[in-house]
Amino acid sequence: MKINALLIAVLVLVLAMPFSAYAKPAYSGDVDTEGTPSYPEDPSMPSLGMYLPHNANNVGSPVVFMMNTIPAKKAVYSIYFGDGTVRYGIMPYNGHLKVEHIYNSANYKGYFVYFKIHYLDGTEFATMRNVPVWLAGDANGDGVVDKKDAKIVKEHIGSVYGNENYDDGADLNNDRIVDKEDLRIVKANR
Ligand SMILES: [Ca+2]
Ligand SMILES: [Ca+2]
Repeated sequence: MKINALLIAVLVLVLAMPFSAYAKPAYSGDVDTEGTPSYPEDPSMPSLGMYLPHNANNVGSPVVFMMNTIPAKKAVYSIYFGDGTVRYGIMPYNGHLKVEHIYNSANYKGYFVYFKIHYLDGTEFATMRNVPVWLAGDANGDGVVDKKDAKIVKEHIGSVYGNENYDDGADLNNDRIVDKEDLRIVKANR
């Protein structure tokens, strides 16, 4: 009960921080630019991971992030998505967090996404990842939506995540199926 009250107090503090505090984050922990888990030399230090099950992401469709912390400890998280939005919450006790975010504009160079953990003892750790987001309907990431994208979707229609014929780029709405809805997205954005 006492710990829950402390967690809420920390969350309130995080929420009270001005947005500018996140614009240029300074971290005490390792910053990992590849998005793979970082393993500090000191084994008592936590490691953070950020994994994207979909390599190709598009404007208007949910970008899926899988976060994890080792070891799992009571903490508050904040995620800076790189487009001016930040999300806060209490980290699940099992150390695994799935988050979805929709981007409203394309960024082929990629948005810098920060996943930051605030522990109750005041320490903070973060990992970073660059996430390119393509135009809605752009299946091959060439910056235009045209008949080539429609062709790619048609070639993979009926495939599901895990199938040999599944193509991450052709699954434009990240629902793990390539179907008529993905073709509709291409046609709507040509
Ligand atoms: Ca294209
Ligand atoms: Ca789909």
